[in-house]
Amino acid sequence: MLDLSKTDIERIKCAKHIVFFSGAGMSAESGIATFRGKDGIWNKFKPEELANFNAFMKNPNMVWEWYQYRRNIVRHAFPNAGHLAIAEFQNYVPKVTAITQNIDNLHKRAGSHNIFELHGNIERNYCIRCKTFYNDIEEKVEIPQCKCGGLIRPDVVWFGEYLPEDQFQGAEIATSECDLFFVVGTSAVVYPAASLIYTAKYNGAFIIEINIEKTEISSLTNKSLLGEVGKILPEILKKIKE
Ligand code: BV8
Ligand code: ZN
Repeated sequence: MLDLSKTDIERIKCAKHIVFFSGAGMSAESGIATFRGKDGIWNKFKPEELANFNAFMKNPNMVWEWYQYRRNIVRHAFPNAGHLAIAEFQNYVPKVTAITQNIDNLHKRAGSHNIFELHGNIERNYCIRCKTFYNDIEEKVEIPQCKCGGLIRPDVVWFGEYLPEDQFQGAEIATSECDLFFVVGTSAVVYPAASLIYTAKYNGAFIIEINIEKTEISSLTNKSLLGEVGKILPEILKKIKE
């Protein structure tokens, strides 16, 4: 049973601009492991050993191989009912923006148009020396080298790296403009991405969280819905279509 009142549903129906701010929990039902859940990635691997530039320079082959392994999982995954619902909201709300921390490209594959990828995209790679992009790397296990001799890395934001300015700025503008801000499937512990929730609050947006458990920001929200995003979002969509 959806824990939303008639007024909440009306508010969603009349929203002018909805932002969906997503984390790894958004893709959990697509079979992509989260980071900090019970069987999360960081339980098996240490982020400082894999998701940062020094680790890459220390052991490029290992880091490259780990991203190839994750790229393969992403390639065989599909957008789930949650991603598809966000894309369908575009037919009922004047403006919908997806701001994602995920690197799996599933919002785009689901049909969302207005997307900000705060932490990059695992489908893209670039040379650390000349910045040439290589996006069709076949399943190379050994780390590929650019024609200039530089190493090729995944185009994702590692710990200690700045977020792509255009993506984060665009996300901040959308967050400050929106009247409804959904926080879906994120533990909200990674910054500066999680600071967007405070920006939304500061700008008076109505904040609805969807998560299978309470998080650090649940107390900040107007509504905190407990459950799987792939079930809850389609239910909300059904209500606004009535
Ligand atoms: C930065 C991309 C400025 C790569 C990721 C020391 C030095 C430098 C910086 C820092 C430092 N100490 C702290 C920082 C800041 C640091 C940070 O925030 N650390 C945290 C961990 C404390 N941030 C950074 O480093 C950022 N850059 O600050 O630059 C700077 C520069 C130089 C010097 C100083 C500062 C860069 C952060 C980006 C790192 N890259 N990933 C890759 O993926 O390989 S982080 C990684 O975490 C993913 O991007 C992920 O999206 C992100 C957030 O995690 P979540 O998405 O929330 O996933 P999580 O598993 O945690 O949670 C899933 C949730 O879903 C859970 O709540 C679960 O209950 C829920 N769920 C599960 N299933 C479902 C569900 N909900 C609904 N339905 C379901 N079915
Ligand atoms: Zn190069």
